[in-house]
Amino acid sequence: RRMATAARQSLKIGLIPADGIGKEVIPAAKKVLEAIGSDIPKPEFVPLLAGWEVFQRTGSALPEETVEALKECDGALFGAVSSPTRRVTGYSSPIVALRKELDLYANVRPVVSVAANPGDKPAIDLVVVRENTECLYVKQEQIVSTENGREARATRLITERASRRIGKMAFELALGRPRKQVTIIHKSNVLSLTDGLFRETVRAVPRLAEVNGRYDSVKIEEQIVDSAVYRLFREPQIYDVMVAPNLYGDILSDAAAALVGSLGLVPSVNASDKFVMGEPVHGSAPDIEGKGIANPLAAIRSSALMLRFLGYPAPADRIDRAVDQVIREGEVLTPDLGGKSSTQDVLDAVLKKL
Ligand code: GGG
Repeated sequence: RRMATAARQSLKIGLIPADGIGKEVIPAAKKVLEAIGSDIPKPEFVPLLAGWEVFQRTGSALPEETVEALKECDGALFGAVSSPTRRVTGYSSPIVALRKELDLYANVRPVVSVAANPGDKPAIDLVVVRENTECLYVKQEQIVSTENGREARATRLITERASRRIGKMAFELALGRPRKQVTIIHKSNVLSLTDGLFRETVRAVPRLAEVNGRYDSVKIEEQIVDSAVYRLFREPQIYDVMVAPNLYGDILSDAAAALVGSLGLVPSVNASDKFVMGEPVHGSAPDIEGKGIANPLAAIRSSALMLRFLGYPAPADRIDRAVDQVIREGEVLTPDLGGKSSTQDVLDAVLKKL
């Protein structure tokens, strides 16, 4: 799935490291993009603010200038955010808000293991396509006092429009993959209206008139979410493209990351049909912040995925090959992968292989 590239003289990339190790891994991804050379238009980076730390300093977790500046960019890279687990007046998660503001309706999370030899088929090669704008993330929560004490309620929104467009994204991605299989993840045995609408709408995508038979070669499977997690751990090779409502997609992709060694390896993009923002799947990891040992590979792979969506597959392949080589050799790895190397060491190793 590629955006038009023809008219670009330069590539304007917004950089939002945000919190914690986001501030360590996004600069590493920037260095890799700078090193790519003439395979892409000259990158121009725009540093931008967002996050819990910015909220504490300024009272805004997502300054208006950040959103406006992003509208002028070709793409962006977002690091990680450390939203507090308690309610803080005036604070709202900036990444959730940004996905909504820019209508980045798809969160695409490839989970791929590194084969022992270059060119071999990886044992795990799946992609979680997570709906990114609704489900419980509409954040319509309220506390109601009742005679039995307080009741907390949340609205879970599933619309036909959002389910259809995420379904189309999943089928489109499946078309470009060897196995061409989409598995719809849901819980419509219990949530027959909300998950039922998601399931039914995604299933109907290949039959839409405007699709005109484009997805006829794609096989459709479906799976109840709990059983999908079980089978993901038992036989991950059965999955190709997994498409899920927001919350299931979030949980599934973190779980799938465990299968390939570390959350520190899994990239993502938040995408609309006009804009793309790369984002490592990992969080801000406050336990290792400032120690210089954060794994930069998920952020580096996210920059490659961003380039792929922007229409530059060749430099994206170069980056992914360099990352794979570093992992395969196993000599320069951060502690999450059992190594002793620093973020800078791993970045240097990737740059050498580019
Ligand atoms: N890069 C992914 C990330 O930051 N994950 C943590 C997360 O989703 N946080 C949501 C939040 O803190 O608002």
